[in-house]
Amino acid sequence: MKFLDQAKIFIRSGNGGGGAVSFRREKFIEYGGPNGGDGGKGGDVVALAVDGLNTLIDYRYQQHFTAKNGRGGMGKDRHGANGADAVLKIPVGTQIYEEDGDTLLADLTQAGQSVVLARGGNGGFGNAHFKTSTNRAPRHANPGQPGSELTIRLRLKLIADAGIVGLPNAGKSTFLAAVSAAKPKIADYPFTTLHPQLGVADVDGREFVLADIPGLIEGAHEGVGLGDRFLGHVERCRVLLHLVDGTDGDAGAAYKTVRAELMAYAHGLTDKPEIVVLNKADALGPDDIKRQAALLKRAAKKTPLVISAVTGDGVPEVLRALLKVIDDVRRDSVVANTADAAWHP
Ligand SMILES: Nc1nc2c(ncn2[C@@H]2O[C@H](COP(=O)(O)OP(=O)(O)OP(=O)(O)O)[C@@H](O)[C@H]2O)c(=O)[nH]1
Ligand SMILES: [Mg+2]
Repeated sequence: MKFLDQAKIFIRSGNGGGGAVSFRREKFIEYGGPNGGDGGKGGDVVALAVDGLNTLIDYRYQQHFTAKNGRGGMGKDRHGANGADAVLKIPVGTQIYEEDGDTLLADLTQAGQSVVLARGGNGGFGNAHFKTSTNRAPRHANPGQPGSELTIRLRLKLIADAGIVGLPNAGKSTFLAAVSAAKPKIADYPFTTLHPQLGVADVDGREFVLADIPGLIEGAHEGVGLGDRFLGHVERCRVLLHLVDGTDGDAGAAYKTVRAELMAYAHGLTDKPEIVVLNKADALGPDDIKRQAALLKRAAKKTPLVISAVTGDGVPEVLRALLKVIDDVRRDSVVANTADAAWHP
């Protein structure tokens, strides 16, 4: 399945049906009176968050969504049928913005949540409605109200418990593949990962969701490399897993580069708890491990865990550390406010 996390679509709700002007005409009944029915209501455009979707790719192929118009009222007091709603199925974690990309209309974070984006016009009253003691044969009916149309933007922010960040080649995808059933592409060149990927890790009988995102490099916030546009997908994570490649240069400097990009992106990423990990220990001698771990500790101001994502050494400890933070944060029920998230067109 292709991944797309932003889409711009046009929606239109249905017009209400007009009311009818009609009079009862039957043999032997005089003064039958008005019997024009009301028009039906136009359909709404509704967004519904559903499980099992994690891309907005469908909205690349179809960008116009129109609800049906209400039908007109008819004689014999028959009410026009209501227009059918247009229901947009979107992945859990999708935010809906106005066309400006700034004004948040809705944030659907749970499956089954729905929101009406454009309400259908009401149907008009038929002439039967206007009958009064002084006007017993009204000859007018209301037209239906028009529907409304607008352009909206969808922005998907995947919902994961932990987000993996690091320079390209740090071993983020290798880690995800080692702890979950996800099969991300892994290779020894930078920017192997082009879009975020989720996986479910389990440890000690507990499960949580991890997100692997493309690597960050210096200047990512200015668009260097793949830029920082995928950082939106770790905005809602409870904890960051910061992986540093022990075989590549100065682990402390690598750590600081990524932190600087997280800082520049803002949106509270640097306030999140972070588990710092030195990876690729299998390819390092004991002295190198010590030296890199010390550099990393000085930069991060906490003792890193040392692992090999390839051999699996140290990996369960990392999962346990992540799970502990996830539980702690859940207990404090800190909910990140993502309403001010920047729009990346
Ligand atoms: N020796 C060793 N190599 C590793 C380890 N983890 C990852 N690698 C290698 O490092 C390279 C990069 O791994 P990836 O998992 O693709 O790295 P990434 O961080 O996802 O990279 P991007 O997607 O480009 O950001 C691959 O050749 C991996 O085989 C490890 O623990 N030990
Ligand atoms: Mg990768």
